[in-house]
Amino acid sequence: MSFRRSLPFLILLAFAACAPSMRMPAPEQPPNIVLIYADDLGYGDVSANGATRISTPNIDRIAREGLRFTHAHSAAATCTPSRFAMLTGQYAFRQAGTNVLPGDAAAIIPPGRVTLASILKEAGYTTGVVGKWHLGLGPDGGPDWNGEIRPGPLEIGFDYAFLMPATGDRVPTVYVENHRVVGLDPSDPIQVSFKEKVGSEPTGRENPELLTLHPSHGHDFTIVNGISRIGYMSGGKSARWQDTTMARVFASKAVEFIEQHRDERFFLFFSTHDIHVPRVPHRDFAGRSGMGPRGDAILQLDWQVGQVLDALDRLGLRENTLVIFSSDNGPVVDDGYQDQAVELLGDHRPAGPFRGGKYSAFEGGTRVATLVRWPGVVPAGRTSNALISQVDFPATMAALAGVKLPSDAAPDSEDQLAALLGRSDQGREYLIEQATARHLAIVRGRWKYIPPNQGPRVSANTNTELGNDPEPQLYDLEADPGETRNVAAEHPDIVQELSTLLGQVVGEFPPPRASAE
Ligand code: NG6
Ligand code: CA
Repeated sequence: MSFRRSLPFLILLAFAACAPSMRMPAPEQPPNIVLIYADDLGYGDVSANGATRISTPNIDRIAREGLRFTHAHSAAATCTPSRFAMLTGQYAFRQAGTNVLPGDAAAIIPPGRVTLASILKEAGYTTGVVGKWHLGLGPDGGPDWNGEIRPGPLEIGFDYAFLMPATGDRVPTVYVENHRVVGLDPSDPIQVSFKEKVGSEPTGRENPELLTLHPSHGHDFTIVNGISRIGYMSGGKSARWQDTTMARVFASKAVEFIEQHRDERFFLFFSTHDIHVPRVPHRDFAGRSGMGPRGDAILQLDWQVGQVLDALDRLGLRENTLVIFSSDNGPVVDDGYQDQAVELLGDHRPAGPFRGGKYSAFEGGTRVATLVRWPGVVPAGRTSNALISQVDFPATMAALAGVKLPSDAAPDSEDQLAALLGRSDQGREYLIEQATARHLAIVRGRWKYIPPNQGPRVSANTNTELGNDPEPQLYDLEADPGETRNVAAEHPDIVQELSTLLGQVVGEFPPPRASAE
Protein backbone atom coordinates (compact mmCIF):
# COMPACT_ATOMS: atom_id res chain seq x y z
CA MET A 1 0.00 0.00 0.00
CA SER A 2 1.52 3.37 -0.96
CA PHE A 3 1.82 6.11 1.65
CA ARG A 4 -0.56 8.33 -0.31
CA ARG A 5 -3.20 5.63 -0.49
CA SER A 6 -2.75 4.70 3.14
CA LEU A 7 -2.76 8.27 4.46
CA PRO A 8 -6.55 8.57 4.85
CA PHE A 9 -6.55 5.25 6.60
CA LEU A 10 -3.80 6.36 8.98
CA ILE A 11 -5.74 9.50 9.82
CA LEU A 12 -8.82 7.41 10.50
CA LEU A 13 -6.79 5.07 12.63
CA ALA A 14 -5.36 7.97 14.67
CA PHE A 15 -8.87 9.34 15.07
CA ALA A 16 -10.13 5.97 16.20
CA ALA A 17 -7.31 5.71 18.71
CA CYS A 18 -8.52 8.99 20.31
CA ALA A 19 -12.09 7.76 20.35
CA PRO A 20 -11.91 4.19 21.55
CA SER A 21 -15.66 3.73 21.73
CA MET A 22 -16.05 4.40 18.04
CA ARG A 23 -16.71 1.20 16.06
CA MET A 24 -14.91 1.05 12.77
CA PRO A 25 -13.46 -1.64 10.59
CA ALA A 26 -9.74 -1.96 11.16
CA PRO A 27 -8.38 -4.65 8.86
CA GLU A 28 -5.06 -4.79 10.69
CA GLN A 29 -6.83 -5.84 13.85
CA PRO A 30 -7.41 -9.55 14.21
CA PRO A 31 -11.10 -10.12 13.55
CA ASN A 32 -13.66 -12.03 15.55
CA ILE A 33 -13.74 -15.59 14.32
CA VAL A 34 -16.87 -17.67 13.84
CA LEU A 35 -16.22 -21.24 12.75
CA ILE A 36 -19.46 -22.87 11.64
CA TYR A 37 -18.83 -26.57 11.52
CA ALA A 38 -21.42 -28.90 10.03
CA ASP A 39 -21.52 -32.63 10.68
CA ASP A 40 -21.36 -35.13 7.81
CA LEU A 41 -22.12 -32.49 5.18
CA GLY A 42 -20.78 -33.39 1.75
CA TYR A 43 -18.97 -31.15 -0.71
CA GLY A 44 -21.92 -31.43 -3.06
CA ASP A 45 -24.64 -30.87 -0.46
CA VAL A 46 -24.67 -27.09 -0.86
CA SER A 47 -25.84 -25.14 -3.87
CA ALA A 48 -22.68 -23.02 -3.77
CA ASN A 49 -20.85 -26.19 -4.82
CA GLY A 50 -23.29 -27.11 -7.52
CA ALA A 51 -26.21 -28.85 -5.80
CA THR A 52 -29.37 -28.21 -7.79
CA ARG A 53 -31.99 -30.25 -5.97
CA ILE A 54 -31.35 -28.41 -2.73
CA SER A 55 -30.91 -24.72 -2.15
CA THR A 56 -28.75 -23.34 0.66
CA PRO A 57 -29.05 -19.55 0.33
CA ASN A 58 -27.37 -18.66 3.63
CA ILE A 59 -24.39 -20.92 3.10
CA ASP A 60 -24.19 -19.64 -0.47
CA ARG A 61 -24.13 -16.10 0.88
CA ILE A 62 -20.81 -16.82 2.57
CA ALA A 63 -19.48 -18.00 -0.80
CA ARG A 64 -20.86 -14.96 -2.62
CA GLU A 65 -19.40 -12.55 -0.10
CA GLY A 66 -16.22 -14.54 0.35
CA LEU A 67 -13.99 -17.29 -0.90
CA ARG A 68 -14.98 -20.81 -1.90
CA PHE A 69 -12.38 -23.56 -1.65
CA THR A 70 -12.39 -26.55 -3.98
CA HIS A 71 -9.51 -28.49 -2.40
CA ALA A 72 -9.93 -27.97 1.34
CA HIS A 73 -10.01 -31.01 3.59
CA SER A 74 -11.08 -32.14 6.98
CA ALA A 75 -8.20 -34.01 8.61
CA ALA A 76 -10.11 -37.30 8.74
CA ALA A 77 -13.18 -38.95 7.28
CA THR A 78 -14.93 -39.34 10.65
CA CYS A 79 -15.74 -36.95 13.42
CA THR A 80 -13.52 -37.56 16.43
CA PRO A 81 -10.15 -37.75 14.63
CA SER A 82 -11.13 -34.86 12.40
CA ARG A 83 -12.04 -32.57 15.29
CA PHE A 84 -9.05 -33.72 17.33
CA ALA A 85 -6.72 -32.69 14.50
CA MET A 86 -8.49 -29.40 13.88
CA LEU A 87 -8.29 -28.35 17.52
CA THR A 88 -4.79 -29.62 18.33
CA GLY A 89 -3.03 -29.18 14.97
CA GLN A 90 -1.81 -32.76 15.23
CA TYR A 91 -2.96 -35.59 13.00
CA ALA A 92 -5.13 -37.97 14.98
CA PHE A 93 -3.29 -41.09 13.78
CA ARG A 94 -0.41 -40.00 16.00
CA GLN A 95 -2.44 -40.50 19.17
CA ALA A 96 -4.13 -43.76 20.12
CA GLY A 97 -7.73 -43.57 21.23
CA THR A 98 -8.81 -40.89 18.78
CA ASN A 99 -11.23 -43.03 16.76
CA VAL A 100 -14.98 -42.38 16.89
CA LEU A 101 -15.63 -42.28 20.64
CA PRO A 102 -18.46 -43.77 22.67
CA GLY A 103 -20.66 -41.27 24.46
CA ASP A 104 -19.06 -41.83 27.86
CA ALA A 105 -15.42 -41.55 26.78
CA ALA A 106 -12.91 -39.56 28.79
CA ALA A 107 -11.48 -36.32 27.37
CA ILE A 108 -8.86 -37.13 24.73
CA ILE A 109 -7.31 -33.66 24.69
CA PRO A 110 -5.71 -33.28 28.11
CA PRO A 111 -5.87 -30.05 30.09
CA GLY A 112 -3.04 -27.71 29.27
CA ARG A 113 -2.63 -28.92 25.70
CA VAL A 114 -2.30 -26.07 23.21
CA THR A 115 -5.45 -25.92 21.06
CA LEU A 116 -7.04 -23.61 18.57
CA ALA A 117 -9.09 -22.24 21.46
CA SER A 118 -6.17 -21.78 23.87
CA ILE A 119 -4.17 -20.02 21.18
CA LEU A 120 -6.95 -17.52 20.60
CA LYS A 121 -7.60 -17.12 24.31
CA GLU A 122 -3.91 -16.34 24.74
CA ALA A 123 -4.30 -13.71 22.02
CA GLY A 124 -7.06 -12.03 24.02
CA TYR A 125 -10.12 -13.64 22.51
CA THR A 126 -13.16 -14.73 24.47
CA THR A 127 -13.73 -18.27 23.28
CA GLY A 128 -16.84 -20.40 23.10
CA VAL A 129 -18.05 -23.70 21.74
CA VAL A 130 -21.70 -24.47 21.02
CA GLY A 131 -22.90 -27.82 19.70
CA LYS A 132 -21.36 -31.18 19.04
CA TRP A 133 -18.23 -32.08 21.00
CA HIS A 134 -17.39 -35.79 20.60
CA LEU A 135 -13.87 -35.40 21.99
CA GLY A 136 -14.65 -37.03 25.31
CA LEU A 137 -15.33 -35.48 28.70
CA GLY A 138 -14.08 -36.13 32.18
CA PRO A 139 -11.09 -38.01 33.61
CA ASP A 140 -9.99 -41.56 32.78
CA GLY A 141 -13.03 -43.74 33.28
CA GLY A 142 -15.32 -41.07 31.84
CA PRO A 143 -17.41 -38.23 33.19
CA ASP A 144 -19.64 -38.03 36.24
CA TRP A 145 -22.86 -36.98 34.51
CA ASN A 146 -24.45 -36.14 37.86
CA GLY A 147 -21.66 -33.95 39.15
CA GLU A 148 -18.89 -31.73 37.79
CA ILE A 149 -18.07 -32.78 34.26
CA ARG A 150 -14.42 -31.97 33.82
CA PRO A 151 -11.98 -31.84 32.15
CA GLY A 152 -13.60 -30.76 28.92
CA PRO A 153 -13.51 -27.74 26.64
CA LEU A 154 -13.11 -25.29 29.53
CA GLU A 155 -9.82 -26.95 30.46
CA ILE A 156 -8.35 -26.61 26.96
CA GLY A 157 -8.99 -22.98 26.17
CA PHE A 158 -12.73 -22.40 25.87
CA ASP A 159 -14.32 -19.83 28.17
CA TYR A 160 -17.81 -21.12 27.51
CA ALA A 161 -19.30 -24.40 26.37
CA PHE A 162 -22.82 -25.56 25.52
CA LEU A 163 -22.53 -29.09 24.27
CA MET A 164 -24.04 -32.19 22.90
CA PRO A 165 -21.47 -34.47 24.55
CA ALA A 166 -20.93 -36.96 21.70
CA THR A 167 -23.39 -37.41 18.82
CA GLY A 168 -27.14 -37.23 18.34
CA ASP A 169 -27.29 -40.98 18.01
CA ARG A 170 -25.32 -41.70 21.19
CA VAL A 171 -26.43 -41.45 24.79
CA PRO A 172 -26.49 -39.49 26.98
CA THR A 173 -29.10 -37.43 25.16
CA VAL A 174 -28.62 -34.32 27.30
CA TYR A 175 -26.97 -30.94 26.93
CA VAL A 176 -23.94 -30.01 29.00
CA GLU A 177 -23.34 -26.34 29.81
CA ASN A 178 -19.85 -25.66 31.09
CA HIS A 179 -19.39 -28.33 33.78
CA ARG A 180 -22.99 -29.47 34.27
CA VAL A 181 -25.82 -31.32 32.60
CA VAL A 182 -28.57 -28.78 31.88
CA GLY A 183 -31.87 -29.27 33.69
CA LEU A 184 -30.87 -32.36 35.64
CA ASP A 185 -33.06 -33.36 38.56
CA PRO A 186 -30.69 -34.78 41.22
CA SER A 187 -33.37 -37.23 42.32
CA ASP A 188 -33.30 -38.84 38.87
CA PRO A 189 -29.59 -39.40 38.28
CA ILE A 190 -28.20 -40.30 34.87
CA GLN A 191 -26.61 -43.68 34.27
CA VAL A 192 -24.87 -44.46 31.02
CA SER A 193 -23.18 -47.58 29.73
CA PHE A 194 -21.91 -48.74 26.39
CA LYS A 195 -21.29 -52.25 27.69
CA GLU A 196 -24.39 -53.48 29.45
CA LYS A 197 -27.95 -52.45 29.96
CA VAL A 198 -28.58 -49.99 32.78
CA GLY A 199 -32.04 -49.26 34.14
CA SER A 200 -35.23 -50.71 32.71
CA GLU A 201 -36.03 -48.46 29.79
CA PRO A 202 -36.97 -50.16 26.53
CA THR A 203 -34.45 -50.67 23.77
CA GLY A 204 -34.87 -50.76 20.03
CA ARG A 205 -33.83 -54.37 19.99
CA GLU A 206 -36.43 -55.52 22.53
CA ASN A 207 -39.27 -53.14 21.76
CA PRO A 208 -39.15 -52.11 18.10
CA GLU A 209 -42.91 -51.44 18.21
CA LEU A 210 -42.17 -48.34 20.31
CA LEU A 211 -40.00 -46.73 17.65
CA THR A 212 -40.95 -43.76 15.52
CA LEU A 213 -37.65 -44.01 13.62
CA HIS A 214 -36.22 -47.46 13.00
CA PRO A 215 -32.55 -48.30 12.72
CA SER A 216 -31.15 -49.73 9.49
CA HIS A 217 -27.98 -50.96 11.20
CA GLY A 218 -26.81 -50.73 14.82
CA HIS A 219 -28.60 -48.03 16.85
CA ASP A 220 -30.86 -50.46 18.72
CA PHE A 221 -30.09 -49.63 22.35
CA THR A 222 -32.07 -47.31 24.66
CA ILE A 223 -35.03 -45.56 23.09
CA VAL A 224 -35.19 -41.82 23.64
CA ASN A 225 -37.98 -39.78 21.99
CA GLY A 226 -39.02 -42.83 19.97
CA ILE A 227 -35.52 -43.22 18.52
CA SER A 228 -33.20 -46.01 19.61
CA ARG A 229 -29.62 -44.83 20.12
CA ILE A 230 -26.13 -46.25 20.51
CA GLY A 231 -25.57 -47.03 24.19
CA TYR A 232 -27.72 -47.56 27.27
CA MET A 233 -29.06 -44.78 29.43
CA SER A 234 -31.41 -44.41 32.35
CA GLY A 235 -32.52 -41.43 34.40
CA GLY A 236 -32.03 -37.75 33.62
CA LYS A 237 -35.57 -37.56 32.23
CA SER A 238 -35.95 -33.82 32.82
CA ALA A 239 -32.63 -33.12 31.12
CA ARG A 240 -33.19 -35.01 27.88
CA TRP A 241 -33.10 -33.03 24.69
CA GLN A 242 -35.84 -32.92 22.09
CA ASP A 243 -34.39 -33.83 18.73
CA THR A 244 -36.72 -31.51 16.85
CA THR A 245 -35.66 -28.38 18.72
CA MET A 246 -31.92 -29.03 18.84
CA ALA A 247 -31.11 -26.75 15.87
CA ARG A 248 -33.03 -23.91 17.51
CA VAL A 249 -31.36 -24.44 20.85
CA PHE A 250 -27.88 -24.43 19.31
CA ALA A 251 -28.57 -21.47 17.04
CA SER A 252 -29.91 -19.40 19.93
CA LYS A 253 -26.93 -20.30 22.15
CA ALA A 254 -24.58 -19.32 19.33
CA VAL A 255 -26.33 -16.01 18.76
CA GLU A 256 -26.43 -15.36 22.52
CA PHE A 257 -22.68 -15.90 22.74
CA ILE A 258 -22.10 -13.40 19.93
CA GLU A 259 -24.44 -10.86 21.53
CA GLN A 260 -22.80 -11.20 24.92
CA HIS A 261 -19.30 -10.73 23.59
CA ARG A 262 -19.98 -8.19 20.87
CA ASP A 263 -17.72 -5.65 22.57
CA GLU A 264 -14.85 -8.10 23.03
CA ARG A 265 -12.89 -10.00 20.46
CA PHE A 266 -14.44 -13.44 20.29
CA PHE A 267 -13.99 -16.88 18.78
CA LEU A 268 -17.08 -19.03 18.41
CA PHE A 269 -16.85 -22.67 17.41
CA PHE A 270 -20.42 -23.37 16.33
CA SER A 271 -20.58 -27.09 15.80
CA THR A 272 -23.98 -28.15 14.51
CA HIS A 273 -25.65 -31.51 14.94
CA ASP A 274 -27.05 -31.27 11.42
CA ILE A 275 -26.81 -33.17 9.19
CA HIS A 276 -25.77 -36.19 11.30
CA VAL A 277 -28.22 -38.97 12.16
CA PRO A 278 -30.76 -39.17 13.59
CA ARG A 279 -32.15 -36.62 11.18
CA VAL A 280 -35.27 -35.32 12.85
CA PRO A 281 -35.75 -31.73 11.73
CA HIS A 282 -38.19 -29.27 13.24
CA ARG A 283 -41.62 -29.11 11.60
CA ASP A 284 -40.56 -25.86 9.90
CA PHE A 285 -38.21 -27.95 7.76
CA ALA A 286 -39.75 -31.43 7.81
CA GLY A 287 -40.89 -32.34 4.32
CA ARG A 288 -39.62 -29.16 2.71
CA SER A 289 -36.70 -30.46 0.69
CA GLY A 290 -38.48 -33.27 -1.09
CA MET A 291 -35.47 -35.42 -0.26
CA GLY A 292 -36.62 -36.67 3.11
CA PRO A 293 -35.07 -35.86 6.47
CA ARG A 294 -31.49 -35.72 5.11
CA GLY A 295 -32.42 -32.92 2.72
CA ASP A 296 -34.60 -31.25 5.36
CA ALA A 297 -31.63 -31.32 7.76
CA ILE A 298 -29.56 -29.48 5.14
CA LEU A 299 -32.24 -26.77 5.02
CA GLN A 300 -32.23 -26.62 8.82
CA LEU A 301 -28.44 -26.32 8.80
CA ASP A 302 -28.71 -23.49 6.30
CA TRP A 303 -31.23 -21.76 8.54
CA GLN A 304 -28.79 -21.94 11.46
CA VAL A 305 -26.09 -20.38 9.31
CA GLY A 306 -28.56 -17.62 8.47
CA GLN A 307 -29.26 -17.01 12.16
CA VAL A 308 -25.55 -16.43 12.79
CA LEU A 309 -25.01 -14.22 9.73
CA ASP A 310 -28.09 -12.15 10.60
CA ALA A 311 -26.84 -11.68 14.16
CA LEU A 312 -23.49 -10.45 12.87
CA ASP A 313 -25.30 -7.98 10.59
CA ARG A 314 -27.65 -6.80 13.32
CA LEU A 315 -24.82 -6.20 15.77
CA GLY A 316 -22.63 -4.40 13.25
CA LEU A 317 -20.03 -7.16 13.40
CA ARG A 318 -20.12 -8.24 9.78
CA GLU A 319 -17.02 -6.34 8.73
CA ASN A 320 -14.73 -7.39 11.52
CA THR A 321 -15.67 -11.04 11.73
CA LEU A 322 -14.00 -13.84 9.85
CA VAL A 323 -16.59 -16.51 9.13
CA ILE A 324 -15.42 -19.98 8.20
CA PHE A 325 -17.91 -22.62 7.15
CA SER A 326 -16.95 -26.26 6.79
CA SER A 327 -17.74 -29.86 7.76
CA ASP A 328 -16.03 -32.50 9.89
CA ASN A 329 -16.09 -35.20 7.23
CA GLY A 330 -17.75 -36.14 3.98
CA PRO A 331 -21.31 -37.28 3.41
CA VAL A 332 -23.11 -40.51 4.20
CA VAL A 333 -26.60 -41.34 3.04
CA ASP A 334 -27.64 -44.29 5.22
CA ASP A 335 -25.77 -43.95 8.51
CA GLY A 336 -27.96 -46.25 10.52
CA TYR A 337 -31.62 -45.17 10.39
CA GLN A 338 -34.40 -45.88 7.93
CA ASP A 339 -35.02 -42.23 7.12
CA GLN A 340 -35.61 -42.49 3.36
CA ALA A 341 -32.30 -40.82 2.56
CA VAL A 342 -31.44 -43.56 0.07
CA GLU A 343 -34.88 -43.80 -1.49
CA LEU A 344 -35.26 -40.06 -2.02
CA LEU A 345 -31.70 -39.23 -3.06
CA GLY A 346 -32.50 -39.21 -6.78
CA ASP A 347 -29.69 -37.68 -8.79
CA HIS A 348 -28.38 -35.57 -5.89
CA ARG A 349 -24.67 -36.23 -5.38
CA PRO A 350 -23.74 -35.52 -1.74
CA ALA A 351 -19.99 -35.65 -2.43
CA GLY A 352 -20.33 -33.60 -5.62
CA PRO A 353 -17.84 -34.74 -8.25
CA PHE A 354 -15.83 -36.78 -5.76
CA ARG A 355 -15.80 -40.49 -5.04
CA GLY A 356 -16.56 -42.08 -1.66
CA GLY A 357 -17.77 -40.24 1.41
CA LYS A 358 -17.63 -40.44 5.17
CA TYR A 359 -15.31 -43.32 6.28
CA SER A 360 -13.55 -43.34 2.88
CA ALA A 361 -9.99 -42.78 1.67
CA PHE A 362 -11.38 -41.40 -1.57
CA GLU A 363 -11.71 -37.64 -1.87
CA GLY A 364 -15.33 -37.66 -0.73
CA GLY A 365 -14.13 -38.63 2.74
CA THR A 366 -12.36 -35.39 3.53
CA ARG A 367 -12.78 -32.93 0.68
CA VAL A 368 -15.50 -30.81 2.18
CA ALA A 369 -17.35 -27.59 1.50
CA THR A 370 -15.18 -24.77 2.81
CA LEU A 371 -16.15 -21.12 2.63
CA VAL A 372 -14.45 -18.10 4.15
CA ARG A 373 -15.80 -14.57 4.49
CA TRP A 374 -14.14 -11.45 5.86
CA PRO A 375 -15.57 -8.44 4.07
CA GLY A 376 -12.96 -6.06 2.72
CA VAL A 377 -10.11 -8.48 3.38
CA VAL A 378 -11.05 -11.79 1.75
CA PRO A 379 -12.01 -11.26 -1.90
CA ALA A 380 -15.72 -11.75 -2.56
CA GLY A 381 -17.14 -14.31 -4.96
CA ARG A 382 -13.83 -15.96 -5.75
CA THR A 383 -12.78 -19.59 -5.87
CA SER A 384 -9.49 -20.95 -4.55
CA ASN A 385 -7.92 -24.25 -5.53
CA ALA A 386 -5.34 -24.06 -2.75
CA LEU A 387 -4.75 -27.37 -0.97
CA ILE A 388 -5.48 -26.79 2.72
CA SER A 389 -6.48 -28.88 5.71
CA GLN A 390 -8.35 -28.13 8.90
CA VAL A 391 -5.25 -29.34 10.74
CA ASP A 392 -3.82 -25.99 9.62
CA PHE A 393 -6.33 -23.95 11.61
CA PRO A 394 -4.23 -23.64 14.81
CA ALA A 395 -1.08 -22.33 13.10
CA THR A 396 -3.13 -20.22 10.70
CA MET A 397 -5.19 -18.61 13.45
CA ALA A 398 -2.08 -18.05 15.54
CA ALA A 399 -0.65 -16.10 12.60
CA LEU A 400 -3.89 -14.18 12.20
CA ALA A 401 -4.04 -13.30 15.88
CA GLY A 402 -0.34 -12.42 16.00
CA VAL A 403 0.72 -15.01 18.58
CA LYS A 404 3.70 -17.29 18.38
CA LEU A 405 3.08 -20.98 18.84
CA PRO A 406 5.26 -22.86 21.33
CA SER A 407 7.68 -24.98 19.29
CA ASP A 408 6.13 -28.30 20.35
CA ALA A 409 2.53 -27.22 19.76
CA ALA A 410 0.38 -28.15 16.77
CA PRO A 411 3.14 -30.18 15.05
CA ASP A 412 1.24 -30.91 11.83
CA SER A 413 -0.33 -27.49 11.48
CA GLU A 414 0.93 -25.13 8.77
CA ASP A 415 0.37 -21.41 8.66
CA GLN A 416 -1.90 -21.18 5.62
CA LEU A 417 -3.18 -17.68 6.34
CA ALA A 418 -2.30 -16.41 2.86
CA ALA A 419 -4.35 -19.19 1.29
CA LEU A 420 -7.21 -18.83 3.78
CA LEU A 421 -7.51 -15.10 3.08
CA GLY A 422 -7.28 -15.60 -0.68
CA ARG A 423 -3.88 -13.94 -1.06
CA SER A 424 -2.26 -17.06 -2.42
CA ASP A 425 -3.38 -20.11 -4.34
CA GLN A 426 -0.39 -22.10 -3.18
CA GLY A 427 -1.58 -23.93 -0.08
CA ARG A 428 0.16 -27.05 1.16
CA GLU A 429 2.79 -28.97 -0.70
CA TYR A 430 1.15 -32.21 0.40
CA LEU A 431 -1.64 -33.35 2.68
CA ILE A 432 -2.59 -36.51 4.55
CA GLU A 433 -6.14 -37.85 4.46
CA GLN A 434 -7.18 -40.22 7.25
CA ALA A 435 -9.94 -42.73 6.50
CA THR A 436 -8.97 -44.60 9.66
CA ALA A 437 -5.82 -44.44 11.75
CA ARG A 438 -4.46 -47.34 9.69
CA HIS A 439 -5.81 -46.25 6.36
CA LEU A 440 -4.17 -43.04 5.22
CA ALA A 441 -3.78 -41.43 1.82
CA ILE A 442 -1.55 -38.64 0.59
CA VAL A 443 -2.13 -35.84 -1.93
CA ARG A 444 0.75 -33.93 -3.46
CA GLY A 445 0.15 -31.58 -6.36
CA ARG A 446 -2.04 -33.37 -8.86
CA TRP A 447 -1.35 -36.84 -7.46
CA LYS A 448 -3.24 -38.84 -4.87
CA TYR A 449 -1.81 -42.06 -3.53
CA ILE A 450 -3.71 -44.65 -1.48
CA PRO A 451 -1.53 -47.47 -0.14
CA PRO A 452 -2.66 -51.07 -0.56
CA ASN A 453 -5.29 -51.89 2.00
CA GLN A 454 -7.17 -55.06 2.84
CA GLY A 455 -10.76 -54.68 3.83
CA PRO A 456 -14.06 -54.37 2.05
CA ARG A 457 -14.25 -52.07 -0.94
CA VAL A 458 -17.75 -51.03 0.04
CA SER A 459 -19.07 -50.67 3.58
CA ALA A 460 -21.79 -53.23 4.22
CA ASN A 461 -23.50 -50.76 6.54
CA THR A 462 -23.38 -47.46 4.71
CA ASN A 463 -22.69 -48.60 1.16
CA THR A 464 -19.77 -46.13 0.99
CA GLU A 465 -16.84 -46.93 -1.28
CA LEU A 466 -14.08 -47.05 1.31
CA GLY A 467 -11.03 -46.80 -0.96
CA ASN A 468 -9.70 -50.19 0.09
CA ASP A 469 -7.78 -52.09 -2.57
CA PRO A 470 -5.09 -54.74 -2.18
CA GLU A 471 -3.22 -52.93 -4.99
CA PRO A 472 -1.63 -49.47 -4.65
CA GLN A 473 -3.85 -46.73 -6.07
CA LEU A 474 -2.67 -43.58 -7.78
CA TYR A 475 -5.02 -40.97 -9.19
CA ASP A 476 -4.41 -37.84 -11.19
CA LEU A 477 -6.80 -35.50 -9.41
CA GLU A 478 -6.46 -32.81 -12.06
CA ALA A 479 -7.43 -35.01 -14.98
CA ASP A 480 -9.63 -37.32 -12.93
CA PRO A 481 -11.03 -35.67 -9.79
CA GLY A 482 -13.52 -38.51 -9.42
CA GLU A 483 -10.70 -41.07 -8.92
CA THR A 484 -12.04 -43.39 -11.59
CA ARG A 485 -8.77 -44.50 -13.21
CA ASN A 486 -5.99 -46.03 -11.13
CA VAL A 487 -2.73 -45.06 -12.90
CA ALA A 488 -0.34 -46.62 -10.36
CA ALA A 489 1.00 -49.12 -12.92
CA GLU A 490 1.86 -46.29 -15.33
CA HIS A 491 3.75 -44.21 -12.74
CA PRO A 492 5.69 -46.54 -10.42
CA ASP A 493 8.17 -43.72 -9.67
CA ILE A 494 5.43 -41.43 -8.32
CA VAL A 495 3.91 -44.29 -6.34
CA GLN A 496 7.32 -44.91 -4.80
CA GLU A 497 7.91 -41.23 -3.98
CA LEU A 498 4.52 -40.73 -2.38
CA SER A 499 4.73 -43.97 -0.47
CA THR A 500 8.11 -42.91 0.95
CA LEU A 501 6.83 -39.44 1.78
CA LEU A 502 3.76 -40.84 3.53
CA GLY A 503 5.97 -43.19 5.53
CA GLN A 504 8.18 -40.27 6.55
CA VAL A 505 5.26 -38.11 7.66
CA VAL A 506 3.74 -40.94 9.67
CA GLY A 507 7.10 -41.71 11.26
CA GLU A 508 7.96 -38.11 12.05
CA PHE A 509 6.30 -37.80 15.41
CA PRO A 510 5.99 -41.25 16.92
CA PRO A 511 2.74 -41.69 18.76
CA PRO A 512 3.11 -41.01 22.49
CA ARG A 513 1.38 -44.28 23.34
CA ALA A 514 1.46 -47.53 21.37
CA SER A 515 -1.10 -47.27 18.62
CA ALA A 516 -3.60 -50.00 19.25
CA GLU A 517 -6.07 -48.95 16.57
C1 NG6 B 1 -20.69 -45.10 13.73
C2 NG6 B 1 -22.21 -45.17 13.72
C3 NG6 B 1 -22.71 -44.03 12.86
C4 NG6 B 1 -22.16 -42.71 13.38
C5 NG6 B 1 -20.66 -42.77 13.43
C6 NG6 B 1 -20.03 -41.56 14.02
C7 NG6 B 1 -23.08 -47.48 13.89
C8 NG6 B 1 -23.40 -48.76 13.15
N1 NG6 B 1 -22.63 -46.46 13.15
O1 NG6 B 1 -20.18 -46.11 14.57
O2 NG6 B 1 -24.09 -44.01 12.86
O3 NG6 B 1 -22.68 -42.42 14.63
O4 NG6 B 1 -20.25 -43.87 14.23
O5 NG6 B 1 -20.22 -40.48 13.19
O6 NG6 B 1 -23.21 -47.43 15.09
S1 NG6 B 1 -19.29 -39.22 13.38
O7 NG6 B 1 -19.71 -38.27 12.39
O8 NG6 B 1 -19.51 -38.76 14.73
O9 NG6 B 1 -17.94 -39.69 13.15
CA1 CA C 1 -19.19 -36.31 11.34
